Amino acid sequence: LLPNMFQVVFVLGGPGAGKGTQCAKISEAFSYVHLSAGDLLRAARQDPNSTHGELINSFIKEGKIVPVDITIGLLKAAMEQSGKRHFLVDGFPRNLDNLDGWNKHMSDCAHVNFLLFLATTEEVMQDRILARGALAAKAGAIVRADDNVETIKKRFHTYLESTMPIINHFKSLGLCREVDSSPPPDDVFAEVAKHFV
Ligand code: UP5
Ligand code: MG
Repeated sequence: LLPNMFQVVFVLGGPGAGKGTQCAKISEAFSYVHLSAGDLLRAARQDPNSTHGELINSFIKEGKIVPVDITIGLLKAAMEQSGKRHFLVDGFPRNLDNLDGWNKHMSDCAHVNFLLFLATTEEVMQDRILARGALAAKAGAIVRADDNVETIKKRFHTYLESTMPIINHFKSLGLCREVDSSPPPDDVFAEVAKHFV
């Protein structure tokens, strides 16, 4: 374990489980840099210099997982540019391709301390996503291209099929810290924080 290695906590959970909400609280309280893979992909999609815009768009609309080289490139660049060492990697790795890509490209420069798993029911997740979409629409803001019932179904499918096996893999390694994310945000954070002190 080299002293100048990046220190990483992976944060996973289904769509709308509260990853972004909890990462914001963790980064504030424990000075971690919050990197949401989804946010980085959505930003890259808008970047006129990015050649992957169309591809990212179509994958997100279908609730499918973008090829790992694109995501890793964005994560690594953000880590290097931050000048910091402690990171919450939110919404990644979502499948075996993601995990293999991480191990191939990052294992020499980053150490994964543990995986934080935010667990709740599909019903809670769907309600939260639809509420977010409705709120954005009402405010005249942009509604995420994947915050509609049809794509939410596909996101759940991908989560169960591809991401749960990754979470179970970290469980089997003894590296998964699970928190029930059904209660209100501050109550969830009270439990989450215990894993960071
Ligand atoms: N909310 C949050 N916590 C709450 C609580 N405790 N009580 C009540 N309300 C709560 O929360 C969602 C909503 O619920 C918000 O309105 C919030 O206020 C409220 P949020 O914190 O945003 O949850 P989060 O888990 O971050 O939900 P998100 O929708 O971002 O999850 P996804 O995993 O679906 O989205 P992500 O951006 O990670 O990925 C989107 C897509 O990008 C993927 O489907 C995929 O196509 C692509 N992608 C890749 O291909 N590769 C990657 O590595 C990452 C993404
Ligand atoms: Mg999010």
